[in-house]
Amino acid sequence: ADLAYDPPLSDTSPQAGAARVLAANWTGTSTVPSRSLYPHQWSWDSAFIAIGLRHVSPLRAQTELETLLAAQWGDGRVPHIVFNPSVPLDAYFPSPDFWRSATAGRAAGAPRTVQTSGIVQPPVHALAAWLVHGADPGLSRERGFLARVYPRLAAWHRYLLHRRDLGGGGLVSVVHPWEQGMDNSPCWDAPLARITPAPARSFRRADLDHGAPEDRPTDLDYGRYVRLAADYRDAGYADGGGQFAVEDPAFNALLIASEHALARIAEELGAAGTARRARAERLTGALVERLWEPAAGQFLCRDLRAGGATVRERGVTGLIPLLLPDLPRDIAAALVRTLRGPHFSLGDRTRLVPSHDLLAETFDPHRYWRGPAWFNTSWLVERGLRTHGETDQADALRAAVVELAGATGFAEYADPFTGEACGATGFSWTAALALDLHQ
Ligand code: 9WN
Repeated sequence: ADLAYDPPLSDTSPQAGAARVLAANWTGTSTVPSRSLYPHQWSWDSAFIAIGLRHVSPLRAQTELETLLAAQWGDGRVPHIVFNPSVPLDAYFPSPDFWRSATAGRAAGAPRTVQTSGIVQPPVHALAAWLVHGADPGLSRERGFLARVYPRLAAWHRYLLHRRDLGGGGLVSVVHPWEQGMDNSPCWDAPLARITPAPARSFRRADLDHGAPEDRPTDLDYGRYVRLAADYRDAGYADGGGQFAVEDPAFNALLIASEHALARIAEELGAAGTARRARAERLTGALVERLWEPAAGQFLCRDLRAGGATVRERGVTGLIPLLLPDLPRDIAAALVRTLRGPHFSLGDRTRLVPSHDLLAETFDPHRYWRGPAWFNTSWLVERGLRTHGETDQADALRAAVVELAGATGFAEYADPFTGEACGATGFSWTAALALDLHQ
C-alpha cells in the first residue's frame, strides 16, 4: 500500500500536488527527475527526492537510495545516471551506448547488469539516508536499511577522498561540469575554454526536443561536455589524467555534510563515529584554506589545470558551505552578508537564491545555471541560514520555496526576479524539497 501512495484528486493543497508529481515520476524502483527531459535515475536528484519522499512514503524513499546504490561501481563511485533499459536510446543524450559502462568501465568495476554513466554527482546521499532513517526509524531498523546502505556510502566517500584528491590538498575535484551538477555555470567558462569541442555533427542533443534552446546550454558547451566525457571513457574511467579538474565549494561541502551524517549512521549501528567526525573537521579546514576568499565574502572554485588559479566567478556554489554547522563564525556571517548584498540580493530583488552573481557580465536570468534560481540550492541555503541562527531569513526563504514551487507547477528552475517558471514542470526535486520545507 505504501508504494501506491496517491493523494485523492479532490485534495488541491500544494502538498498533495507535490506528492502527485512524485507519484507520477515513480517508476517502481526509483523516481525520474522529469518524465520528458530526464527519463532515467540521476544521482543527486535521487538524494533530494528521497529527502522529500520520506514524508509521504518512507519505504519509497529508502528504495530510491537502495536502487541508486545498487548501481555502484567496484571502485566505489556512484554513477550520475542509472539508465532505465525500457526507455528508447534516443530519449536522452548521452545514452548508454555513449558511456559503454560495462565494457569501458570494466577495470573500474562497473556493474554488469545495469548500464550507467561513468561520472559522478555531488555526494548528498549519506545526508539523505540519515534523514530518511529519521522519518521512520522503526521501518528502517526492520528492513535493515542503514546496515545495508552504510558500507556502500562508506565506499563512495572512500572513492572520492582517495581517487579524486587531484590537487593533493585534501579536497575532492570534479572532472566534468555535469559532475558538479550546475552544468553551464560561468564558473566553468575558463576551465572549459581549453577543451577542444567534439564536432557538432558527431552527436544529437535530445534535450532540445523538450527544452527551449535559449534556456539550455549552448552547442559549444555540449561539444566540450562530449569531448571531456569521451576522453574519460576512453581512458577506462581512470582518474587523474583529464584536462578538466576543479575543486568546487558545494561538492566538497556536501561531502562534509554527508561525512557528518555517516558518523551518525555509524553510531546508530553501534560503531564509533569519531574518525568520521575528525575527517569532516579536516575537510572543513581544507575547504576554508583552499577555497575561502575573504575579499569576495564567499567561497570560489579552484582550477587545477590552470596551476590552481582561483576562478573569479561568484556562483551559488560558493554560498552552499553555509550548510556546515562548524564553519567559523566570521565566515558564516560573511556568507549571510553576501547573500543579502548586491550580488545575490536575497530578500530584496530576489526571493529564491539566484544561481549566479546578478552583477556579473556572464549573468543570464533564463539560461539554466547562469542566473535562474533552482529549488535545491535554495533548500541548501535555507538549511544553512537556519543552522546559523538566521531564523527570519530562513523562514522567508522557506516560504518562497514552498509558494513558488506550487505556483510554477513544480518547475525545474525559475526566473530569479519574477519567479516565472523555466525548464520542465513536474520536476521531482522541486516537488520533494517543497514537501520537505512544508513540514
Ligand atoms: C546532465 C537531472 C540533471 C541534474 C543536473 C542538471 C541537469 C543533466 C542535463 O539535469 O543535468 O546531468 O542533461 O542537463 O544540471 O543538476 O541532476 O535533473
